[in-house]
Amino acid sequence: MTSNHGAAGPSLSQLGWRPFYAQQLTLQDLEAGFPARVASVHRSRIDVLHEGGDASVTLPGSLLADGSASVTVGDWVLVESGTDRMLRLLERASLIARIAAGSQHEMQPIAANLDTLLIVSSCNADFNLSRLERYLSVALDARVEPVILLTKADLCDDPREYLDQVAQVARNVAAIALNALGDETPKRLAPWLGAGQSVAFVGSSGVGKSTLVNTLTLSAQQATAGIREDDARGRHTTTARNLIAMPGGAWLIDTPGMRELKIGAVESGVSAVFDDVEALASACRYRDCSHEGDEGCALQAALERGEIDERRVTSYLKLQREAANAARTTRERRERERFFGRQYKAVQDQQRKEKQGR
Ligand SMILES: Nc1nc2c(ncn2[C@@H]2O[C@H](COP(=O)(O)OP(=O)(O)O)[C@@H](O)[C@H]2O)c(=O)[nH]1
Ligand SMILES: [Mg+2]
Ligand SMILES: [Zn+2]
Repeated sequence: MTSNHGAAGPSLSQLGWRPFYAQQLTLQDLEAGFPARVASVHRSRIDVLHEGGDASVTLPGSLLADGSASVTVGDWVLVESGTDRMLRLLERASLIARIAAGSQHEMQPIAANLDTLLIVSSCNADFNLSRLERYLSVALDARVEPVILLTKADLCDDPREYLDQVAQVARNVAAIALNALGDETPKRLAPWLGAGQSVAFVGSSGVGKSTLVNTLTLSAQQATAGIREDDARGRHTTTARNLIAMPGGAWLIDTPGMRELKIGAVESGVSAVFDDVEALASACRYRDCSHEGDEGCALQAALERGEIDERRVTSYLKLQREAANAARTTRERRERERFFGRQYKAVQDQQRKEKQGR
C-alpha cells in the first residue's frame, strides 16, 4: 500500500472496485461525491480508503440511529466531496453477518464484499469435518468463495488423509495442506491474494491464522497498515484499521467479529453445503419429515444402507436447526419492533389529540 500521507491513494481497482459497484452510481452521484472503501467503523464516523488516500467520514444521522451497525468493514460507500459526509451505502457483492452478542438476536454485519473466506484448520486434533461444514455454510450463504487451509502439515505423517476427508464433504472447494511458517506458503495462496482481492481468515484459536498472516505479510517486508498518527492540525488520530493491505495487493479484513464467527440464518448456505443430503431427503415420504424416525424417511433408509455417513447427517440436522432458529428469532425480533413501533405511534397520536382537544 501507498503511504497515507501522499495525495494519491490506491486506484479504485486496487481497492477492489468492480463493475457491480460502478453500475450503482449515476453521473450525478459521481459529481456529488466519490466512492470509498470502509476500513474501520466507529460510533459516528468511519475511516475509508479511496483514490485520494484516506479520510475520516461522518455517518449520516439515519445510520447513527442504528448504532452505525449497518455499515461494516469492506463496504463501499459514496462520500460527499468537500464535506466528507457519507451519502450512501452501495449494495454489497457479499456479506458475512452473525448474530450479535447479547440476547437480542440482531444480525450484525461483519465483513462486506469479501471475495474469499480462508477457512483454517490443522492436520491434528483440531481437524473436524462438522466445523468445516459450519464455516462452509457461512461462506456459501454469504456468496463468498471458501478455501480450506489445513495447517501444520509439517507436523503430521500424511496430510493427504485429511485432504481426502475434506474432499468428501466439500467436493468443489479448494483445499490445501501446508506449513503456515513455510517459505512456499505465499506462493501457494497467491491465487486468492491478487490485487484488489478481499479475504478473511476464520478458524479456531491456535490453528495458525496469525502465523499465516505473518508469513504472508513478512514475505514482502510489509508492516501493517493498521496505525496512523497524523493530521496537520495536531489532532491525534490513531486508527485501528480492520482492512489491512497485503503484499500482492489483496486486502485482509480482520475484525473481532470475524474471529468469533457464530452462525446466523445461513439456511441457503447449509442447503448448498449439504446438497447431497438434501437430494436424498427429497425422497422422504413427508415433506416436513424430521429425518429422526419418521415413517418413510429416505435419509434413515440411506443411513441403514450405508449410503451416507451418520456424522454428516447429524451435522446437517444440527446446522439446519441452528440456522432456522436464527432466522426465526431474527424474524420475531423484527415483528416485535414493528409491533412496539405501532404502539408507540398510537400513544403519540392519542396524546396529540388530547392536547388539541384541551
Ligand atoms: N509447525 C507448525 N506450527 C504452526 C503452524 N501453524 C501454526 N503453528 C504454530 O501454532 C501456534 C498457534 O498459531 P497462531 O497463528 O497463533 O494461531 P491462531 O490462534 O489461529 O492465530 C503457534 O505457535 C504457531 O507457530 C504450522 O503450519 N506448522
Ligand atoms: Mg491469532
Ligand atoms: Zn426424512
